[in-house]
Amino acid sequence: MSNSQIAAALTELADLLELLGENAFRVRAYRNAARTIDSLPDEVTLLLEQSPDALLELEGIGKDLAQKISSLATTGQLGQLEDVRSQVPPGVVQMLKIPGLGPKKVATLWKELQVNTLDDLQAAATAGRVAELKGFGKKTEQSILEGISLAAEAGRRVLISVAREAAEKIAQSLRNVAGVERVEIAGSARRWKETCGDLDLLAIAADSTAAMDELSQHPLVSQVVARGETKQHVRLKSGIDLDLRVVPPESFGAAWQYFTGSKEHNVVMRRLAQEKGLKLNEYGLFRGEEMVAGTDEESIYKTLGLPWIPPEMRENRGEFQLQGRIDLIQPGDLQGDLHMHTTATDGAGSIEEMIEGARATGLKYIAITDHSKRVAMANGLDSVRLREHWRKIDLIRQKTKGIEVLCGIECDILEDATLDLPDEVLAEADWVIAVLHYGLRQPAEMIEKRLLAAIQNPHVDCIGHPSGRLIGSRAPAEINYHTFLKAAQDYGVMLEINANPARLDLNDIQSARAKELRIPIVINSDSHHIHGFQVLEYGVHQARRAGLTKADVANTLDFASFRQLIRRNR
Ligand code: DGT
Ligand code: CA
Ligand code: CA
Repeated sequence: MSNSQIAAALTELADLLELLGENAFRVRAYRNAARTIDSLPDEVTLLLEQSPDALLELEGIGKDLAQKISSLATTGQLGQLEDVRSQVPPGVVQMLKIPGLGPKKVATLWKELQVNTLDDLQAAATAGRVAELKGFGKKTEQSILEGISLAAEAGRRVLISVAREAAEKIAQSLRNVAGVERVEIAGSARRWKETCGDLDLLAIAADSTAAMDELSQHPLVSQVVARGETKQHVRLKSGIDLDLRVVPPESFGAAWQYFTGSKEHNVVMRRLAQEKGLKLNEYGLFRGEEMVAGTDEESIYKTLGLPWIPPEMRENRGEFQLQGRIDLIQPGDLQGDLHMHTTATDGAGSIEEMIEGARATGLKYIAITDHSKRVAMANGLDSVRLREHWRKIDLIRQKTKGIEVLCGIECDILEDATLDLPDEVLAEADWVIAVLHYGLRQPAEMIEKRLLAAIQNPHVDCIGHPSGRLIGSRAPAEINYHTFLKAAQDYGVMLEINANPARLDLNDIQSARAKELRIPIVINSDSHHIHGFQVLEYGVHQARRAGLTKADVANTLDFASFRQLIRRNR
């Protein structure tokens, strides 16, 4: 099992045990372990190969947990999980997704009312049986009824691009309303997580009714799920939910900090406040009754002795150890884009149009990298067509001003670990990106062999979208990142963060590791049309989530310096 699968299994185990009334300490240990495993840079399977006791060195993982994790990693199974799964009906697990219902309440409903499905629960609540339970009441019953449809649809997450686009549009409409002073995006969308569960907006508004009305009637909204004076929960036509909260101006910073999350980051923030004898909540940072910070975020971080932490890094993955303010890479820092397609293969723009599109975006240099022949469905290029394509690019670039153009290729690494084009052709390129497209499900040893073979080929300058994943639809190839990154470092091969929001590949964890190894990263759009360069910002934010600065990203260099850094030119 991969780390994320192991983490999901541990989380499921924690949920189930909590429903079954297991002690809170044990449950928390499983949840913490899930998070630890999920953010490990190496696959557990690999760690275990290196040392059978490797897991014991991880924080919060003792002998018992280590055994469970190792069983999941090596066999994909865990007897205890099977056992507790059989004790809890799936409908009861779904009830956990009803807003405001934690495992304790769900367990009560299940045990006291014998409800096993969301339908059972709906019937019980409609009949007024929920309100009669101790600790529930009429109000909870009503919110359960409203939450059941949400729970039925829960679990769907959308790509960051979909989330940001909707959040920005709605925030902008709200900003245009008279009586609305400020609107900001919070939650996972502000942290630029790869996917978002729902959208969170915060506003300062003298006229909160006007803000609420604007949201209720917004063309992107399909349904108002709940509306109060200062809080509204709507469903968008795209299926995703959005929460808008109107907060007092003096608390805006505290609210923004709180609702940006992540929960894990906020847990540490609250603890740091407590250690200083302070209390932190969404209204401010308090010493007793006195508010000492909270109108802006900076003041909160400063009072806790921290630099302001960029939202992308707020995941409790080392950001509290940062010394001083960190200047992460910004979208405007990119000068080049080294991965794009034209009508020669599966792109929609001609060579001239792509060059023009790139220049209009402000780029100073690009590489045109159409597909190699193995990608037949994209009309991939063989040696003859590729050389012809390069001749055309060369003629065009001689007449082009204001932007430099490299003759490149996105060359497939075939299933047998050979490259899709002969060495003598690759040698003629200005820039070669090697990628896996086929055989992504091969065993880890074969994937490793293919990546290493590509890296060892002197004509390969960069490995593109290494894992081949498509977020939410195609699993990543099983990569031994330890040997892969080491090889890239040894051979001076650059690694790509593919900025396509469905790829974002390298991911954040591996990008951070590549930075540590000083492997130059390139952030590329993989554009297939003249407007495709817009996605570069998603790649930049993925890099920010990994803590990358301008110095870590090769295509922030000017053309001459970048060119010198390419392997073939050194
Ligand atoms: P998502 O929506 O699943 O992509 O992730 P987030 O991070 O946007 O989570 P969401 O929408 O549930 O809540 C937004 C932020 O509000 C979250 O990142 C931290 C804060 N928050 C919400 N509920 C809690 C909570 O129960 N405890 C703490 N400490 N923070 C919370
Ligand atoms: Ca959210
Ligand atoms: Ca939310």
